[in-house]
Amino acid sequence: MTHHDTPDDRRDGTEQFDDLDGEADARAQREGGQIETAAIHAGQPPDEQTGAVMPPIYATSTYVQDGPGQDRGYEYSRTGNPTRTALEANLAALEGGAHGRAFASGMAAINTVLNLLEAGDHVIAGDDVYGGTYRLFREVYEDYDLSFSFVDTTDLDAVGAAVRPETALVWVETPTNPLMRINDIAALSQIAHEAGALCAVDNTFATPYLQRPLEHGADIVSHSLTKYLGGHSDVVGGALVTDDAELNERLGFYQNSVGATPDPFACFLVLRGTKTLPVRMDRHCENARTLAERLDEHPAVDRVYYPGLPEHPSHELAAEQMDDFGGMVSFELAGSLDEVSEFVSATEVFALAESLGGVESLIEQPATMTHASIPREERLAAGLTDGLVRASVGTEHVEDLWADIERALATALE
Ligand code: P1T
Repeated sequence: MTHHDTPDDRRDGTEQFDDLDGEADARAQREGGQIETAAIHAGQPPDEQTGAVMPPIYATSTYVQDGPGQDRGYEYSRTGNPTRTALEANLAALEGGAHGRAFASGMAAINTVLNLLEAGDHVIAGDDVYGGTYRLFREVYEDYDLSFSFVDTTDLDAVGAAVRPETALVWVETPTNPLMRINDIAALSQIAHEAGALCAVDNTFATPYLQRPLEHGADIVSHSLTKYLGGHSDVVGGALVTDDAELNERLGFYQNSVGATPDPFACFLVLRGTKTLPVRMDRHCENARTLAERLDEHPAVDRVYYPGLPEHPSHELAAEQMDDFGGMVSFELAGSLDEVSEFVSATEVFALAESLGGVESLIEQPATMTHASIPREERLAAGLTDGLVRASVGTEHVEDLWADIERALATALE
């Protein structure tokens, strides 16, 4: 077939994606195709009018109506925009869920999950979560009379013991940021459901290419699109995916009422990013595995946190729950705090910066950067030491990355 055939003439295995401009079809589309194909086609059939292979950026705030209250599916761009619809369907398909919702940032997505709760409700959250998530829970929502128990959610007994009659949500990341702990999504979903609570999983570190929490029983999947899904460090965004129609309705109500929605340009950039998610993730995983193994052998490194290493305490669970182990590696250096700071400042290919998941490698010190909003005692109690280094391993040549780390270690620890 040629690119010029009409959609009806196509016989290339992508016909099943043609109707995917509505959320309801997303799951069926995902089931009908492999994730590599869904990443490129789900939610974005060629434009009917022009044949454009990328969804147009609908730079419009409003839409003409045929009569008062008679719109053509869109009335105002906070409420809905076709470029956003394409992204939401694409993300839903990748996660294997029926409904996607896109937001202006990962934090806006997480905030929308908390909007589902009522004053008096209780949340069990992992004690190793992104610092901004901790800040939102503790410093914003405690003032709205929600209460939070931060527990080591890899300890299922501890999670069971934290359940209260008013527990309404279990919130976890897996792998966690930055200690790379692996949470058992199926077991945590079961505990949540027995307590009458929702289980929400922040899947930012794994991405749907490596792990699909809805398959393991989670109710809501959350993403910072800023990371691997965008993939190029050029956009900030967030998303929620669920299979539950009623939850989706409620999330949509808050998405529209609060208004933290992404503009169509941001949606376009993420759609461009998700097309290459599978090929990028393969290289991220391969490079991270090599660096983790070599760091593990290096005399200046005390401990490596990477679920792909056989000695990782949850290596087997990770191997079951994930399709590969991801591109994030954390490690502790044997040197002093100053030497650690010197090390992260001395790398040249790895840029010293917050964030993760782009094609370029980044390195940071969580205690002073991404997790500085967590009080030091709580950080230490959760195992997040001042000497911890977190690397987002990019897709550069692995030997250039390793040479950079070796050189910076030698400089800092000489
Ligand atoms: O930055 P934003 O798009 O709002 O996403 C917040 C967020 C949510 N969940 C996880 C697991 C995250 O890692 C983040 C953002 N994290 C960083 C900026 C960071 O460097 O860890």
